[in-house]
Amino acid sequence: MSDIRHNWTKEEISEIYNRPLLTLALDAAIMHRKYHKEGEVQVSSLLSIKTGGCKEDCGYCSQSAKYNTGLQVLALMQVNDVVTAAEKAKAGGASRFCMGAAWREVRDNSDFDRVLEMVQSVNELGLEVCCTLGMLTAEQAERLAQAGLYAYNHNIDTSKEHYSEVISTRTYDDRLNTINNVRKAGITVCSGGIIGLGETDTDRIGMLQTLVNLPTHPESVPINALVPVAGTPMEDNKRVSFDEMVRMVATARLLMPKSAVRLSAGRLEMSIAEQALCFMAGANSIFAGDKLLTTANPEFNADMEMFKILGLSPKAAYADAEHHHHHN
Ligand code: SAM
Ligand code: DTB
Ligand code: SF4
Repeated sequence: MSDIRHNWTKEEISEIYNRPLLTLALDAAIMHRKYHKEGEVQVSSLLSIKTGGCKEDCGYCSQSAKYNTGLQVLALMQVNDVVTAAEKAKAGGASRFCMGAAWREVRDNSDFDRVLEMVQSVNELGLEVCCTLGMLTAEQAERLAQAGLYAYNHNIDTSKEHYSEVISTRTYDDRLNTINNVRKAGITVCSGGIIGLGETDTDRIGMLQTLVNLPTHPESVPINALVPVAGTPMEDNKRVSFDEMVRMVATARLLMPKSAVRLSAGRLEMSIAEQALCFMAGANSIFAGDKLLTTANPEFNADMEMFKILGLSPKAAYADAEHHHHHN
């Protein structure tokens, strides 16, 4: 049977997900070696270009206006400040630069025009440009593609069944619809989820099933561990432990052999040894930089030290692109 499939059943995924941890990790490591250069890790840098005041009620998020998280709301950044941040990220070895905005959806206004300018400028630096701006129409996705956008992040977060327990202001299908618009525009898809939202193993399996059975696997699959934020409904959720991250990463690797599996939020709580098992089990991408969007991430220098210890190296920009929009 081909390694690349789009017709996975829950039973098949469950069989993989429930293997003994080290068996699962080894199986994933073998699959990883078959499709990827060993030790190569994509390094992405994140920047919050518009912070807080979001209309959505995502139960995990520091940026929702519905919760009192004490976060300072910041308007959309200026293009030149974004370019300065991108240059710094590039100098630090990042190959991808992801700009996040706390919007429910993109609107066709001057703010969107400014984001298009940011995309164009960051692309001209030779970085893979990524955005995460909320819901998009097909036309908006097309305009982002024209501006040189390489990837769009839009997470499905959890299973279809658990979704309404986490977010009430939009549906799972809204999410899938935007992902479809991104795909149609020829932008690569970055989509994954969060563990630690009070979901069951069946929900985690269901989330992976949704991702793997998309017509094309997402090129990047971020696996986030909930970073509990005071003031949100999930502030007291139990922290996920490292074995749950390994299980998610390894299962994602086995289901989507060619995709980049990103060890995303939650790394600050993991030791180098715990992260090492994730890299061994198929994680090959991280967010580097002292800050994620609004919460802390490991210090940049600590990550570079980890790379040295583990024999990992940052991957060059556009290494996977058959054609890219980078034009300088
Ligand atoms: N507003 C846009 C959206 O929701 O798509 C873009 C920004 S949003 C913060 C990007 C993603 O970050 C979310 O989909 C979620 O998966 C992740 N995220 C947000 N807060 C998190 C938290 N506290 N812990 C872990 N992941 C989180
Ligand atoms: C993703 O999956 N994780 C990143 C990125 N995509 C945009 C965001 C993590 C956010 C963690 C919480 C915060 O810093 O606000
Ligand atoms: Fe808004 Fe995105 Fe946060 Fe949800 S995850 S509240 S859409 S910024």
